[in-house]
Amino acid sequence: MTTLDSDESAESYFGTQLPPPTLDQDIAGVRSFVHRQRGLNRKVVLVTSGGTTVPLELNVVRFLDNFSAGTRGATSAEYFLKAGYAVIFMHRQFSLQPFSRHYSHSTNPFLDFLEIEPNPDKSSAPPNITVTRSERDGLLDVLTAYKSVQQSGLLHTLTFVNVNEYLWLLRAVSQELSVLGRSVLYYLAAAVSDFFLPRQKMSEHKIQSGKGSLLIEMDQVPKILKPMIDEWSPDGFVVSFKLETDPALLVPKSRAALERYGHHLVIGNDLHRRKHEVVFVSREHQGTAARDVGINWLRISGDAVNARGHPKEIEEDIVAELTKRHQAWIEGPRS
Ligand code: PAZ
Repeated sequence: MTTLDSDESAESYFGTQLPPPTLDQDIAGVRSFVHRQRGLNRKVVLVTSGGTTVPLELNVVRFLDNFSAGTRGATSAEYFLKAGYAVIFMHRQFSLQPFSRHYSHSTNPFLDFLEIEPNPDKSSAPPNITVTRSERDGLLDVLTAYKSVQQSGLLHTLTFVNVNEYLWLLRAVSQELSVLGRSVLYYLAAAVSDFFLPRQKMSEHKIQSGKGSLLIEMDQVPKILKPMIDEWSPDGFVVSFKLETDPALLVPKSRAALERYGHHLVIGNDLHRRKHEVVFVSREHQGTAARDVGINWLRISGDAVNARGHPKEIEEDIVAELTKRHQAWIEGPRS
């Protein structure tokens, strides 16, 4: 069996799979956002978030999906904004987004926080809508941060649904961001499928039942971290995530990813412990020479609270650590 190396397979992927129809328009938006941030000398982070689908038919009725709700990405984006970064938030359509995530329709429906009160002045006037007293302070905090980010134009949003859209967008966005050199941080938290069905192998119409079991052979999604780091955005600070369900694999697999792609940091997380525990796997540097692999666990306890007395989110500490490491990279020696 011949195996393609990652560059070749990425090249052959983009040579055979079609770009999404909105790609040019999406990239024009990113270009003007990046241009503005560059003029203001701001650091920019690309946050990817949410799961990717793998369609099984060209006229899609069925697709494979994964569990990710986009919590990690949406939460981290807020902390990056707080830290002064401009954020490109590239997320799965309808997954959680910064700010509105606090009022997700399933876990915290915002309609439950609203009250209808008769208008005291004129009985014929429409009633007022008010916020339940106990929710007012929390909502005010979120709304104030949201409005301020909107006004300052610090957040740019892009959406994808399937893995093909994700790959095309990631390549094009990272090529645009490369003009920022070391000022760009990549925070690749999306749960990206490892397998896909090339359009050449897809059935045009809905796969018909009645012929017994369904066998589908999928291709491997190209490992695009390699060309991203080597060619598309060689100076960016790149952080990828590694998800495992077997705790024994977490560190070895994160380490293998770091060694394979040669980027800055892999954050490993276990599916069931990811909200309380992550592991940072990175090369430790001495001068310009990479020394050894550093393994640092970051944990928060279940009852930890933040400075405002709200439940602590692990993303606050992840982002605090990353902003330090990114700054050190910006100021560090050029090899
Ligand atoms: O979206 P979420 O908060 O439910 O989950 C976050 C996560 C586990 C998808 C993310 O932290 C992650 O590990 N992303 C990379 C997954 C992978 O492709 O290995």
